Amino acid sequence: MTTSAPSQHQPQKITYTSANVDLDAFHRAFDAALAEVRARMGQSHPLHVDGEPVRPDRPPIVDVSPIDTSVVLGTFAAAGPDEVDRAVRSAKTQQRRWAALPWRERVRILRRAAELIRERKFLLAAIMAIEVGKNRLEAMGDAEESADLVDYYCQQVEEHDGFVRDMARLTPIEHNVETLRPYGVFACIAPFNFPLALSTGMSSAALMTGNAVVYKPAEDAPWTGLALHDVYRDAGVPPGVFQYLSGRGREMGDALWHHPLIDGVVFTGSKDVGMRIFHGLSERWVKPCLLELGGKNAVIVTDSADLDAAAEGVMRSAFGLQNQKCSATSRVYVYGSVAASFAERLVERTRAIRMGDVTQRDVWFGPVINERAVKRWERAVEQGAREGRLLLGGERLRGGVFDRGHFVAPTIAELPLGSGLFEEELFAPFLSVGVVSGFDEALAEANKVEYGLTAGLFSGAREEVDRFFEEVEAGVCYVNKRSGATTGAWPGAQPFCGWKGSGASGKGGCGPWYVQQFVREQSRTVVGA
Ligand code: UN1
Repeated sequence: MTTSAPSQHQPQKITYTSANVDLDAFHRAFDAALAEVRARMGQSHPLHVDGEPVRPDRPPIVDVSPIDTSVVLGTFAAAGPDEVDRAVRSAKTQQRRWAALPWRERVRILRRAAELIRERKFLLAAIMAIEVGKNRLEAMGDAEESADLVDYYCQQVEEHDGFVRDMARLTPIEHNVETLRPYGVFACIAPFNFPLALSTGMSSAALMTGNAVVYKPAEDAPWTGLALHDVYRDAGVPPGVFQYLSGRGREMGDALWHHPLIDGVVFTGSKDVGMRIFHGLSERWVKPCLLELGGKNAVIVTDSADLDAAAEGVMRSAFGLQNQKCSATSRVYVYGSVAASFAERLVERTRAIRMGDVTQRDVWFGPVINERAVKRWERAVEQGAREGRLLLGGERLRGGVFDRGHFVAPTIAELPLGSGLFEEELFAPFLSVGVVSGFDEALAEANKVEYGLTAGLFSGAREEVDRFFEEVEAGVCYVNKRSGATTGAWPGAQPFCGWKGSGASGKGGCGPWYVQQFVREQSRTVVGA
């Protein structure tokens, strides 16, 4: 079985850690895509149920850019319980036909979807840049990751021959086969931060294994979600197999996952919502509930670390996408002997970040998604200043472009280890730094939170590296990763599995065991002939 990453031979591809790309050509193409996206702004978009546009009689979602909240990207229909019911019922009907197709046909259609994502990647990235405030390279990384996710999952189905295999015989006259079969209709509920990659990863795995999907994009990113709907439609996913329902968080999300005809849920988002779904989903029997929940990811910096690499890696993972990644670094535990030099390097690099309108070339740091995120960040700043010392940042950005959107400064606080800011997920650019006495304390601190998604270590000592992997409670672990201390997982390279409060099933997206979670075993025994 090959395990090679799908991306190895394409030097021009932009991942979250790209180098050696012809950036002039990239920016020219990005400018053109932005112009096209801007020309399409302001339209009103329906739901798509059974391939038909549906316009419910309810105030639509007004989708604005976090970079400039006076820019209306479009209005998006808001589904309610009636539209959810209609979409789930028709998905149930369409799913049977879809599941009856030969698996190679479904994989062919999904591979076509991956191709279309690559063909449209500049447009998709430009939509994401404007809709969620992602910088150009991060937005392109999101689009490329989406296409690679689909291909990687298709590769899993192919390598396992559609999940059909001969089994042992107990008697000479029987023939035994096992097959993995779809559950039926999955509710797929996506977050705003990787609005294409996470939506595509979750839904494509469900689809290629013969499930239908009723999809709810994040309320802050319905346009990207609609673009994914168009990709699937144009790739040949039959009407009703992927239903697009934009809608408001709880109002519609609860009606969707709680619908009695939903056979399983795949969700990426906050731990609170994920746990609510988990506890409420299974009433008459146990339904699959695939969750990727938040993180409070720690980096340990020891006295043998390359401090420049550590400062660079932490800065990139703490402030990339304004810390709004489940994989973001939000805590650092640094040895006392190197704390001052590490902090100095980190502050210097963070000070040099270019902030502003991330749709412009070379601007790296943009707005947070909405006013609620600003408020969470303000609360953390106030607490951080009270309990410890702000090393950098702490102010809401003002003047020019900053007055038009949700801009706050990247903030670093040195805090006593007991501060609650080391434990609460903020999803905002606030980094907590604590000083530790050695490796035992660093590991104990890293492991004390209820989350366990990613973790990073900067160290030059082999025994520390070994202990880190052995003892840290996290599913995605990186050592000495300068390009991003805890971020940048890629399909086929780093499975993205949340431990503890960060996940549910122990098998992550981007990895070789993900797709199998969307199907259930059926053993087939035929006696005679
Ligand atoms: C997320 O962090 O919310 O590993 C999703 C990364 C990307 C995104 C993961 N693949 O940083």
